[in-house]
Amino acid sequence: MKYTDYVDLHYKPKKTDLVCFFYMEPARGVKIKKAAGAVASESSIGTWTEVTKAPKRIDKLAAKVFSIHKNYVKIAYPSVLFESSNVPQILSSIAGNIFGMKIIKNLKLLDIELPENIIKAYIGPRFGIHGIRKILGIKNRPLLGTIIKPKLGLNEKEHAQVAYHAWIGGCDIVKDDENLSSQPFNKFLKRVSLTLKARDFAEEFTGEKKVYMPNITAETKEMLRRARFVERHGGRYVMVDIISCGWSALQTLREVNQELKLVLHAHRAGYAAFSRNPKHGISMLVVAKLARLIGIDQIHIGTIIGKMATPKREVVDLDQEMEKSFVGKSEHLLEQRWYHIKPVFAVCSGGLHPGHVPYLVKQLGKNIIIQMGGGIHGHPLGTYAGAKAARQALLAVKEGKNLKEYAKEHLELKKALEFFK
Ligand code: CAP
Ligand code: MG
Repeated sequence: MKYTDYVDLHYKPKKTDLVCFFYMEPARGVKIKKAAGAVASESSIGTWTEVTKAPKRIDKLAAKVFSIHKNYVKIAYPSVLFESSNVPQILSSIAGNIFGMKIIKNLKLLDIELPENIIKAYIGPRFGIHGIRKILGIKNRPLLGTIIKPKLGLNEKEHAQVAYHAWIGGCDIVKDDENLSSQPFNKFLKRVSLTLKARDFAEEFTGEKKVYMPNITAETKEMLRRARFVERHGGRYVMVDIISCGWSALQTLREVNQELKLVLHAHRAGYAAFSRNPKHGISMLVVAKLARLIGIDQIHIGTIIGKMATPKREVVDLDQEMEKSFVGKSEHLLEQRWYHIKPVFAVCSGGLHPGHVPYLVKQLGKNIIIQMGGGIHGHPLGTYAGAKAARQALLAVKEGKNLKEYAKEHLELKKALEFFK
């Protein structure tokens, strides 16, 4: 088959097709139709030339370009091309060789629509939003989390102490940072034991449920050993860097978690390497959908504010499609019904402080986790006061009060608002 044979603008995708939505710029002098056909070919059954003696029946497995609108292209893939329950294989097809083809100048996988027959093979999140709310006993507000800072360098005891202060100040969740695993100055096993003990004390002190999310990111077998250790020591949660660990490790973790029953927090460190360019790579939306499909319970989504916010773009501003799809809706994207796959918490993080809380809740609703690292531990009066300020901000919003007004009677919040501008 020639590249253009993969284009059929009259084709109506079947219910069983997997559909990809791409932004595409052909190389100089190449027509978009040919470039789109090339992408459909390379990501399904084809190569750069025709395979002369190939059995004719194979043509039926070809992906079909069924829509081209300016630089936006939709391609339908017969689901038989994909192995059941194998996310790496899906990505090797629809997000593999095609990014390097010379017929293409730029190519971004913006979104994927998975058919029910593919989704059926996955179990999805064990807890999701409702399960997590049940564990924490929090019904009607966003959850408040912090990341221990400094992100590296504290020893195990110091780490547990900072966690304790954050919890008693008002945080529901304390998590490790993405690059803390088990370094000589802070070993995983000791840190987890001490921090879980601190959690128990904090629960006793506050009468609230508290959770700790140790970062189990490591080689897969070691990661599973660490997850088991957390479970044996009474932990309820683990966190994993899903991009650096990889999809295959995540699938393994989710499978083992059927027995461990831990909440899975997904950190997305590294995603921007392929996501930030608005014209080339894979969107965060695709990453989040696949992570939800496999079964993480909560995932970082970024925010339009904060240290990770990308500057405004003039050309194709689609890199923040994830956030856009959240904004102004009664429910955010990861909450939407998706067959048997439970809704997951969106985690807002990166450069946030108490002053951001009203904006976040207004834009994204209550089913979010608001995390502040520097925004809590950088409070002029320290971690305890920082956590108090963050919780006060949440309470103000819950009670429908103006933050500045509320701060008049809440010293910690007042200081935070003056300090973080
Ligand atoms: C937040 C954070 C996260 C970022 C990553 C950090 O800390 O833990 O790694 O949120 O960005 O260390 O940067 P701060 P994103 O609150 O101190 O910024 O959530 O966009 O993936
Ligand atoms: Mg971090």
